[in-house]
Amino acid sequence: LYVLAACTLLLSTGFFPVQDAAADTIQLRYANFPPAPTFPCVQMERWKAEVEKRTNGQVRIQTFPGGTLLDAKDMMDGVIAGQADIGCFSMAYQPGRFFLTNALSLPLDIPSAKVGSLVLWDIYQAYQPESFAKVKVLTMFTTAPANIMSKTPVRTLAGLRGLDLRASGGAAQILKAWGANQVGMPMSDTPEALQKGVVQGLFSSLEVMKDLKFAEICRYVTMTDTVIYPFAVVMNLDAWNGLPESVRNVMDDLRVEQAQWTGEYMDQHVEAALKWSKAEHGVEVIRLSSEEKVRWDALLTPIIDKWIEEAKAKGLPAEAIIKDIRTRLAVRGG
Ligand code: 3IO
Repeated sequence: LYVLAACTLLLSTGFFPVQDAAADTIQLRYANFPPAPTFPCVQMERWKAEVEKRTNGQVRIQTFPGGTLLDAKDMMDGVIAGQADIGCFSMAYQPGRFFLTNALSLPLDIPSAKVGSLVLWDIYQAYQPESFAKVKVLTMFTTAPANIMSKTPVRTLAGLRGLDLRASGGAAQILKAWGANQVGMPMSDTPEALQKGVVQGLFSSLEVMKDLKFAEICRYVTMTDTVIYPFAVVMNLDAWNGLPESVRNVMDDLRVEQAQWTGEYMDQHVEAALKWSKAEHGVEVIRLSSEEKVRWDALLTPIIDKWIEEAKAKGLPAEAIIKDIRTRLAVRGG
């Protein structure tokens, strides 16, 4: 319906893609999976505004939040097939497919979304993983560190055991190691799962407490600061190759800038969301004692070892990649 309405609007205003091409205006469709107030869509609107401004209106970006054009798990294949020109996705939803870049979602103590985003970009550039060969990568970024949001307080490992919590990818592996009952699903399916009681909480970055109003249901946050979720924004190769060089230069110039902008936005928005959650919903923030934290951390060592083993089996320079990430984290401020 949204698409139909959008098409009608486009026709009536003369902004139909084909007519536009003739009028020398390039129309691109940008798909996103979560609702408009969430950070993947906020960064999408910022990128759209910058591209439209820097190309003096030669490029028009039509944005589709909330899975209205492509859904969370269809994003990469949908963009490859040209169902959207551009798509934004969370690599955690297909952990095997994005194996190399998902090294960023190992328990590596990435301190912030800004540092995570810049190092993710570095690693993508350094290793050029095969999984992105069929698209043009427009930017990458990460969330701030994931923490536990739950309906009941989680203060110890014993309290976490068997609790139904939603997570995906690298974050899901960590929840499992801690003994929670990990339930996998995209963020876009989580509001309903929480509402229906399918899960008792989730493990992700805390800005969703405000953006998806999870603070209304999850009155407890347990700080773990262990893992981030990596994201990519990709473009259909034919669409990319069809762009004038001047437009491609504008988009190339934005790749790292957008990663940093999104990281910084995320970091400050997590702080704002936490303040809001405490003030509006009396959310309690639980910090683990140092003895308890040692017990949680000890359970995570095998996760990196397992990734290294799998990476070696795939013929990747596994130890070098992990060492490279750690070095770059130190350089970028980890
Ligand atoms: C995320 C995904 C969509 C909207 C907001 C979000 N905040 C953190 C994430 C990370 C993620 O992909 C996930 O599934 O937790």
